[in-house]
Amino acid sequence: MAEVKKIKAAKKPKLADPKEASIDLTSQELIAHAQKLGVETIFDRAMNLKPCAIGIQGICCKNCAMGPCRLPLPKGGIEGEDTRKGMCGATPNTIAARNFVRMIAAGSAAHSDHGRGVAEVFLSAAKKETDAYKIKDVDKLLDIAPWLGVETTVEVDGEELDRDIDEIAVEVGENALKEWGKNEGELLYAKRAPAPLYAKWKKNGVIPRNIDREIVEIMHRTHIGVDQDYKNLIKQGTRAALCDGWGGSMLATDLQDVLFGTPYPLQSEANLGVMKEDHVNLIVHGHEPVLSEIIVAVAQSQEMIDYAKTKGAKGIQLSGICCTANELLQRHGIPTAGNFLQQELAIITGACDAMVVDIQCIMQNLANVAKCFHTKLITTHPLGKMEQENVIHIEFNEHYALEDAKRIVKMAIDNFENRKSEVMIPQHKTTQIAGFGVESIKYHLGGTFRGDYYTLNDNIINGRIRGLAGIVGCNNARSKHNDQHVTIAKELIKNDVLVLTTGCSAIACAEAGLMTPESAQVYAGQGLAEVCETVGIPPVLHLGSCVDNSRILLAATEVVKAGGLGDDISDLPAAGSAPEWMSEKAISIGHYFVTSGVYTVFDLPFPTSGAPVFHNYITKELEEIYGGMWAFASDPIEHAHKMIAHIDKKRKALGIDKARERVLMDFDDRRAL
Ligand code: SF4
Ligand code: MSK
Repeated sequence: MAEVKKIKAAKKPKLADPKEASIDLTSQELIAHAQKLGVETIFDRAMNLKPCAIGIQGICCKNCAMGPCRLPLPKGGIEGEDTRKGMCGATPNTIAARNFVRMIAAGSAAHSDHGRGVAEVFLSAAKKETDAYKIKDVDKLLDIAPWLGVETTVEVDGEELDRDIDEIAVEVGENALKEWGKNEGELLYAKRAPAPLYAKWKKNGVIPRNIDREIVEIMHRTHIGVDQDYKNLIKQGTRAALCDGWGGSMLATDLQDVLFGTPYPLQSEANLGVMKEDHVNLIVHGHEPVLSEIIVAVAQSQEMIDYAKTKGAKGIQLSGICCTANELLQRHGIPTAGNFLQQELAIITGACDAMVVDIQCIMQNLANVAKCFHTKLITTHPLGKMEQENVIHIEFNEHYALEDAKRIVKMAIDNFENRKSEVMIPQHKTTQIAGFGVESIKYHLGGTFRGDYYTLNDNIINGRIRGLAGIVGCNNARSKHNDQHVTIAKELIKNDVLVLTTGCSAIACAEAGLMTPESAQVYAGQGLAEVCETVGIPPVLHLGSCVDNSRILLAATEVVKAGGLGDDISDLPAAGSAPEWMSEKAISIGHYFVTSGVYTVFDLPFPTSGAPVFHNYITKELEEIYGGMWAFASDPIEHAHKMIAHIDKKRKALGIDKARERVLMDFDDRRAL
């Protein structure tokens, strides 16, 4: 067995304490294993690379070559007038707001460009230019068509007839693509929001015109010497963020559902223990499911399984990391290997024969780690290449998707016999029930005869369910891996709050065992546990990937429609959270939640805290405009209780606060459920 190559370090770096770095046993074991092998991971880098205290507060401007202008907050805070300014005179509010809306632009661009890629493949499939993709969910196609201005029936001789599905699909694809660059009108999906919310957006002039335009306009406004009013800047940030949640992300989710199938609950497993030593391990990582959907079909084909056996493997174990994992999990039950901070660890098992990456959240250091093992690291997207020589680029093309996928799977199989280091797959994995969405919540909590959100609303009104929480977002190596996601989720369900989750947060909750119906009996409060037991759902519902946060917006809209809990999303006893956030996408998500009326809590530090006036504006004054606001907490229990306090405030405003005091389950109550 050949020696594992070690990465050279300039000076002796500090090493992370595995137990301090993650709450997850699998990760702790692999961090320690990496250190034993001398392979550096992000957990060690976090010990040696400190963040800039000024940049982290949003008050460093490098928008022109007279800077960077750094405006640190004076010790003890601002007393009297804030006289800080950059070379051009830009105030801390201008600088922080410019930086903040640029983060929104980047996040919205990432989600929306993902959506555009899906729309292009969708149109190609609708036009039958490729054999690899077909329309799978006709019902969903017919559901979304009217929102995109596509008729589903046609009048012939006074008779209303169903239109041809292929024709509808082509028009849906064409109209969807226009959302990125049309010359007039407004974002079509904005009308899917509750009417009072749409009216608020209209009144404040923030309904997006088209997706690309709002993002480009941020880059223009934040150039030196253009928009220097933080309120005007954040207004543009709102347009771009709404383009994400109610535009690019929602279109990505819908078109993926139509093309690959709308998710329904299914059982799978989570954590790196899903890898198998005697199988070829192929891991997909990133966000776009367009190629990985085909990889699933190819990896499960008898031809490839037989081929793997000729190489001495017992089969092929496909698993996923980050949101590509969530996409394949929710539609096919493909197990989840891990979330953002576990990507290097997957290779450190020594059993990853190939890792296939597409876009977003892919650490460049994967290439350095892969060099130490036999792992083939394959980039597949024209937008996401890596400079390191050991990285293979196989560019995905929807017209040759099947050939591309076969080449990739075969490469993984051929690499099985090249394993050169000790294999160390920690034996921890959990069961998860995933694949929830707007449609399945309707079915589960509404029942066959009453497939709607009334039952969910009834349970919120009677207090068995205290409220709803969305926990989303990333891991951040500056905080203990998975700790905040799991602590907050546990505290919320203990207090009868039903949790909806996506992204890396969902993976953290699955790894902690919160995604089985039985976990409700262990962790949930009495009311929520009763509901979970009766309808057979976990107390934490996995709603998919980061773009699937749009499912949370639409689920909230359905709750409003079902009645009894106010007229707008901001009336609901609901709150949002992204405790371990790190990406610009998280900022865009947070801002579209806030401006859709959701009280949204993030971890500190936050890139607005160095500009107190602007910070105050987004944490307090935005609530008067949209009903939602940004809020912050560093401690996870405080974080959860801020959300619960908001939920209780809304219950009181709705006049249903007394119901909770009366909730004492007896047999009749349970039967009524
Ligand atoms: Fe400094 Fe103004 Fe240039 Fe920013 S735009 S770097 S604040 S001079
Ligand atoms: S993958 S954006 S680390 S959630 Fe969607 Fe996870 Fe955050 Fe990436």
